[in-house]
Amino acid sequence: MTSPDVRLTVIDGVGTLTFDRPDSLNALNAAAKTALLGGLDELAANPAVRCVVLTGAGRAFCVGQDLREHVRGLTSSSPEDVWRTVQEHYNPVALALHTLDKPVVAAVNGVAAGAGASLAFLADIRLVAASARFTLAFAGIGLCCDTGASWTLPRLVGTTRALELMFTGRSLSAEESLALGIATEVVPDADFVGYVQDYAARLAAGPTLAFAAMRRAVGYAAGHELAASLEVEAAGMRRTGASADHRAAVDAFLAKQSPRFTGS
Ligand code: T3D
Repeated sequence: MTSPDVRLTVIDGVGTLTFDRPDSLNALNAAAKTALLGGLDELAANPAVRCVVLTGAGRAFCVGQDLREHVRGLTSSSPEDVWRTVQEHYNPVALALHTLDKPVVAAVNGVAAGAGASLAFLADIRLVAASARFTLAFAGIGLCCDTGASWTLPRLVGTTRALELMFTGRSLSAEESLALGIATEVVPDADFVGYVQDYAARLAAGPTLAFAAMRRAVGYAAGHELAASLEVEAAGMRRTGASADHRAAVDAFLAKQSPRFTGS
């Protein structure tokens, strides 16, 4: 995939999608949303990719929908078509991120707003630069919420806090996002790029099939009872137990050596 709006790179097992419209703080226009979806499909299908990173160019992570394009749509001859983007782009992107068989890191380098914040919430790990902030932003323009924020945010912070953040749209500092459980870690700005690279490289060198099974089990358990969740865990144990990585890691343990995972 090549796109000037969302760049895709694959380096040493780490597939990175970089929102690259810095003049609009990486707002998502139609081209960017199409590129994001295409990029996620490509990374999902590439077995050499064992960790996916989302990040932004310039001073923002992503500020959600491009509101200039949105207004052009609303003032066109068929304003109702504007909302098709939720079904055509935002929902498939959310599902693609949620169902990836590899760990997902949001490297929140700067402000994440609206659907940009929702995208970060869909990641497994949120590494947040100290100067970055989150804002739900939807209420500020009189909209509901999308890209899964109603599903992810209450799971991260609880229903009461999720609604408070949605109602107020207030700016949430990196430190407060850490205290609330949104950020996995806050990283000094000067160290951010290197820290993300090292973190993603460690994940990419890990037991990819086990990570995929963990994502699936935890995602399933969020909406199911214990008995059903135990069955999904059991299936995951059988699947990962049959992997080359499991066998080699057990052998390495018994030989008092460090395991080397290949993702198979
Ligand atoms: O179509 C649909 O289906 C709707 C789907 C909606 C999903 C959503 O994501 S809704 C939420 C959309 N996002 C927002 O409402 C956020 C709007 N932006 C802001 O509130 C502020 O920009 C920030 C708090 C994020 C950052 O503030 P600040 O002061 O650091 O920067 P700024 O000066 O406001 O913005 C800098 C530039 O980026 C500016 O352009 P200019 O004047 O320099 O040419 C600004 O217009 C542009 N920009 C920021 N956000 C957007 C944007 N351009 C287009 N769309 C944006 N969302």
